[in-house]
Formats: sequence, structure tokens, C-alpha cells
Amino acid sequence: MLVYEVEELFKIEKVKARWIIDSRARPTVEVDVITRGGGYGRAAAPAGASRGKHEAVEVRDGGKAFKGYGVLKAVENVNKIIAPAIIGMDSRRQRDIDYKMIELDGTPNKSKLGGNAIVATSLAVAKAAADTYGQPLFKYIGGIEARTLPVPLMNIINGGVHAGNELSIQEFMIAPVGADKFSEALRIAVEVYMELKKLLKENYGPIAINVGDEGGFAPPMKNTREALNALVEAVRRVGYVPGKDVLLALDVAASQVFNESENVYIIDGRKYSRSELIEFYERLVEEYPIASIEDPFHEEDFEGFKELTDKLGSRILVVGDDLFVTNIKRLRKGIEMGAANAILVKVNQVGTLTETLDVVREAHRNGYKAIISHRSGETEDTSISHIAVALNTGLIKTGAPARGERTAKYNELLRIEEYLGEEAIYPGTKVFPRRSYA
Ligand code: 2PG
Ligand code: MG
Repeated sequence: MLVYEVEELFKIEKVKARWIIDSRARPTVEVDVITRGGGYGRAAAPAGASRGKHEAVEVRDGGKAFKGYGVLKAVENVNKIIAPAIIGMDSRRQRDIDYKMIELDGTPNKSKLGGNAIVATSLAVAKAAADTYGQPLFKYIGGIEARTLPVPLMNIINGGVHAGNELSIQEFMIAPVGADKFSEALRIAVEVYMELKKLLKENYGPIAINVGDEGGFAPPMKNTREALNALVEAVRRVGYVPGKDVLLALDVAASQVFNESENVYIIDGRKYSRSELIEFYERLVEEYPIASIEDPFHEEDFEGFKELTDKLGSRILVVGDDLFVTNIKRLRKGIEMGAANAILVKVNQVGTLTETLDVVREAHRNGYKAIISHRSGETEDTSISHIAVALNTGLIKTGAPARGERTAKYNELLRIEEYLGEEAIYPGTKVFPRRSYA
């Protein structure tokens, strides 16, 4: 085939957006992109609950329908404004297409067209280009280098704004590292999840096995140690060694528990200043096999992140989520100051695939880990599984091994591991600062 004929195949032929509903029963934007060569890509925007102040903004309709959560306007923005602008463009020109949308939007936070409209289109374009090549998305993005399956940080006890219980900390996660393959790691996590369910039912009654937004249990617990004890106990009971086979991780989502007027954090009913909170984390890390703490301080407290990184950075990942909001400028500020040593990466926080790739590259260049992440409001879209493998991040955060919108991501990783066969790598503890936390 002649070069110009191949070029023709990748041109965008059709872009079509619609509303669908997400895992929290809220409407969201889904976009289909079709190329002239018949390549097809479909992607949907996820939505957060503990959102950072500096995230890309979702356009929602307001008014009565869907209690204001409708996305008809965002859908129209894709169909009437974005589609005519990108139809005819080469779907492989991801950067040009993403910057075209950024230009059309014209705001610093994508609030005109909507981060939801832009992110779904951006990912659908990449998938359509990949499909035109007949390749899975991770191969298209990462090429022959893409072969590291991520260690999953699995949120199996939910608290904070993701659950109807009294736990202040939002996420209590396990990281199954004691395996050579992702599929083995997933098996370990599933066994722990099953055992935890049993244990919670024994200790707190049947109400304890209700699940939160990310598929983790939302037991009627009142404090952090209670939740961590349950995790350690469940790991032991199924015969694994906490700190060796399974590590623990927290997302404090501290912006949610920060009281600005008093300049304190309220955790489990107790007030903590920044320095008291640092001591609290130091003790927890001593007592439990914790390998990662996300958003330990509120979203503007770069200083707090720096202090904790100085103290614990050689031992755990200090992860910036609401702090960095997948924004390269904020990440650079963190790098300069030595605030955090890892970044949580959410495509919809920044709004395009291109900006996401740039952030991960910047993180990696500076020795920061990147954790590709879902949102608490999700769809069946599996792009993040592909992005994690494509960029060899070695880390993903996508909830418990339960609820379809979460299992979609894990199941896709199983398929990717199968596709890669002998080439697949599972890094285990290598992605954390220490080899053992036992
Ligand atoms: C987080 C995320 C995902 P949300 O804080 O890391 O777990 O939650 O999507 O609600 O911002
Ligand atoms: Mg977070």
C-alpha cells in the first residue's frame, strides 16, 4: 500500500458522543471515534468525589433532570464543536488533536467544553488509532517496551467520602507483591478480600460487608488502627505474610478532613496539627507494613509533603493526588521542593492523554513513581489498565476486586498479561522503596 493510502486510513471519519451512566448512577460522557480505515475507539469519562481544587472541570447541566448532574451540554460540545474540528485529522496525531481541543476550550481548566467531554474524546481517538493498526491500546502507546504489569493498590476498606461509615481515612489498600505474575497477585488479593469479608462479618455483623464506592467494605469502624488491624489479620488468616507477600497503603485524602479555619486535620474525632499528623504517620509506619501514603496533607500543603518525604521517603511512597492533580506545573513544584516521591495519575484530572503522558515522563525522569488511577465514579472503560502497562509505571490503583467497573480494569490486565506471555514482567516489591516491610 502506498504511504498516502495508509495515511488516509488513520483519518478521523466520525466522532459521536452520548451520555451513559457511571457507577454512582450519574450521567457521564462516552465518545465513539471511527477512522476511515474502520478503526474504532470508545471511551468514557470517569468522575471523582474527593476532587482536587485544581482539577479539570466537568461541564454539568444543572437544573432538574438528573438532579443537575446531566451532561447533555458536554455531549453537545463533543458533537457540535470538537467533532467538526477533528474530523479529517490523522488519529495518530494525538498531541495535535489534544492541543486542538485545549485551544478550542480556551480556559486554563477546560471548563468551557468540559474536562469530561475532552478526556473521553482524547482516549477514544487513541483507541481508534490503535484499532486501525490492529493493536491493543497499550502496544500502540508503549510499543515493544510496554511489558510491565502494575502492582495493584486495592482499596478493600472504604471510608471518607466514599462510604457511609465513620472512618476518616478514605482508602485502606492492600498491595499483593509476593507473586511473580499479575494473575497470581490478583489471586492473593482476592483471597484476602474473601477472608476480610468473613472476618468483618464475624466481628461486626452482616452490615459490615456492605461495600463503598470502590468495592471495598465499609464496616462500621471508628478508627484507623481498627481498619489496619483487620487487613493484617485477613492477610495472616489466608496464610500470607504481611509486609512480605502483601503490603498496606493508605489514601488519607486529607483535603477532606482539613479544617481550614483552625488549621487542623480531624481524624477519627481527634484534631491534629501538621506536626502531630507527621508523628501519627511515623507511628503507623512503625506498627504496620505500610508502603505508601497518599495525600497525607491537604492539597496546598507542599511543605507538609516535603517534611513527610524527608522523614519517611526512603521507606514509603509519599503520593500526591489532590496535591498534583496530574498537572505538570504542580508536579514540577513538588520536584523542586522535594515534596512527595510519587504522583497519582488520573487522565480526567488533567483532561487529555497527551498531558498525562507528559506528566508521567516528567515524574519518571525525576525519580518519582507514577500510579495510574481510576476515579471513585467509574465506567466499564479499561483505558487505565492499558496506560499503566504502556508506560511501565509498575503501579495502578483501581479499587477492590469487586464491582464491575473495578473488575473491568483487573480483568483487562489479566488479558494483557496473557497477550504478553513470557514477555510480561510483574515487579512486586521493586516498585516500593524497600524490598520488605515485614
Ligand atoms: C482518590 C480517588 C480515587 P476520587 O482520591 O484517589 O480513589 O477518589 O475519584 O473520589 O477523587
Ligand atoms: Mg486520592
